[in-house]
Amino acid sequence: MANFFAKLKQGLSKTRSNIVDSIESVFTSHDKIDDDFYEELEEILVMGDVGIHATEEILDELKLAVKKRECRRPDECREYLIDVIKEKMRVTESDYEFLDKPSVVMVIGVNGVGKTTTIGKLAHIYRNKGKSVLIAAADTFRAAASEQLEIWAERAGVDMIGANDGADPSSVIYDAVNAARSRHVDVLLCDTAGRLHNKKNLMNELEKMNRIIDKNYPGVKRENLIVLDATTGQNALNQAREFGEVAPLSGIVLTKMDGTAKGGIAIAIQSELGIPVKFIGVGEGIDDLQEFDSDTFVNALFDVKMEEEDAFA
Ligand SMILES: Nc1nc2c(ncn2[C@@H]2O[C@H](COP(=O)(O)OP(=O)(O)OP(=O)(O)O)[C@@H](O)[C@H]2O)c(=O)[nH]1
Ligand SMILES: [Mg+2]
Repeated sequence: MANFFAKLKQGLSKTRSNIVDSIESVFTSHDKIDDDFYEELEEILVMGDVGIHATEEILDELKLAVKKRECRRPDECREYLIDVIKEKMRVTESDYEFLDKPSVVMVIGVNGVGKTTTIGKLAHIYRNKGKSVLIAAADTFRAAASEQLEIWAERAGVDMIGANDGADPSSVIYDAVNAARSRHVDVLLCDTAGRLHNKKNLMNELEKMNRIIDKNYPGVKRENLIVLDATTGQNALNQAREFGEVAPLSGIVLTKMDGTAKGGIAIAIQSELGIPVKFIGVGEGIDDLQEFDSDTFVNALFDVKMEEEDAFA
């Protein structure tokens, strides 16, 4: 955990210099809280990929807090801003119910965002919780996709249900769901092909997979995670919207938070889409995925020294 926080903090350093350093200068360069002050703050947040919608909400709430607490000096409201952003990104406990119930987790998203890697990391998280895991290699589209997944399954020490390249992905899901049921595994993680260029096909395929799961494993907890690459900034939002039309999304995995200047996208996504960011990835290793925690994230972003950090040390 200590390691993860350090990595997250380091990973967010570009985002920090992109957004937070400018915000800090607004707090110090203005001597009163007025329209100019708010306008400058707004501009920085929007430019920093936080998005217009989220920025407006953040500023409205900040203004309320300033008024309520009769705050006069800009430097005093820095803390309020941090609190407002934390609240905005809070993930509720029920969002992680699927971790504790028998569940089928579909991992979807466009090419190269980190779906397969995320499956490997998720399998590892589940194993560390003492859960039994099965992986379905339902990306039968890209050559060698299942070999790549097999390596992750071995690393995480879990079984995989595969198929030959070009097989019908739905048949893999069918086999995997039946295996998950009969073996009573805690979670079935399904890797899927990353393509959006043929939306109609994708839609049919995802719908078919959904139907197969519902029909063959009624009552199982369903979780559809969309993987988004943080380095793509606003584009990630569009991807989530497009996939959202095809499959009901229950959570977001934001990958490649290490080294991007566009980490502000995490804030935008949550408020623009109303879908919680549930995990973030900060590297290519098996340990580089964590449940999203708004306090940890915002503290790392604003470089807030937190008690936890001492506790981790
Ligand atoms: N730096 C960094 N790299 C990541 C992260 N997650 C995934 N990657 C890298 O991103 C690349 C693509 O990852 P994959 O897991 O193969 O992505 P995918 O979505 O399954 O790709 P397709 O199956 O081809 O659509 C790999 O080189 C991964 O190591 C992350 O959090 N940080
Ligand atoms: Mg893949």
